[in-house]
Amino acid sequence: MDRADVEHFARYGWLLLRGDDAERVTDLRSWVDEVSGWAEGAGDWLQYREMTDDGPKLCRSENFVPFQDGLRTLLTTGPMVDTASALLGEPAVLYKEKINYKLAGGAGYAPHQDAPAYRFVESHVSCMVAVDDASIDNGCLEVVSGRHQELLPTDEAGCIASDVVEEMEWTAVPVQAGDTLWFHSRTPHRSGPNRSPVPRRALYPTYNAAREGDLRESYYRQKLAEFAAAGDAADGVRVSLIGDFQGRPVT
Ligand SMILES: O=C(O)CCC(=O)C(=O)O
Repeated sequence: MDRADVEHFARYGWLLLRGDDAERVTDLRSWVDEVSGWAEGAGDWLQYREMTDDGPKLCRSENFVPFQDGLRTLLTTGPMVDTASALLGEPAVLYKEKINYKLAGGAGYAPHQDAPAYRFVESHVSCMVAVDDASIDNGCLEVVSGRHQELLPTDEAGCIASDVVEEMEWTAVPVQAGDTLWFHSRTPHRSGPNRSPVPRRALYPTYNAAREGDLRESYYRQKLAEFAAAGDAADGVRVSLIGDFQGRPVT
């Protein structure tokens, strides 16, 4: 990553770094396969399912870094943390991590900014590490450039108000497995459902400025407390502290 990359991120709120390492993709897939096979409730990791036309499917895993060595090393040391630090402009630490599976028939995400769902921290950056190729057909991310300076008006789900969504210019970002799309926590983003027969899995680490503290454990504790306080979701699948996920619940 060079200075032009940092400037691109500061200006547009996102940065696409192409990966050209087939071995990295093989490793990523084997680590993600391992996490996806962990039984719900058998450990402190979190597994979420959604209903699709082909039945219930895994849609998200979270809190797996303590239990999967390859992903822990990838997300908490070396180039990923260095890039997050360069984009934040100060040393970064992992705040949370998730895998979104978006298997065939999996749902998309309503337009939102991530910042309202993050507790305790002001300064954070995330990325999508593509485990599979992502296209318009299987629900790649779409972003809005240069709108990461402020929080936008929201609807009752905490997503961006529809009149604001309509006046913004959305850019689809197709990526190949191994690519990394970095985005600011106020960068508006959304994604469509997976209308293809192939999975669109992606890993999403989020980093915060280390000066704000190592808050990963606090984040998951708080998330579980807020989920418990809210009770069962009346509609939809609750995977986030805002209602961005459009998946159907498994009943
Ligand atoms: O994986 C996607 O398609 C969108 C993910 C996203 O925006 C989120 O999890 O907040």
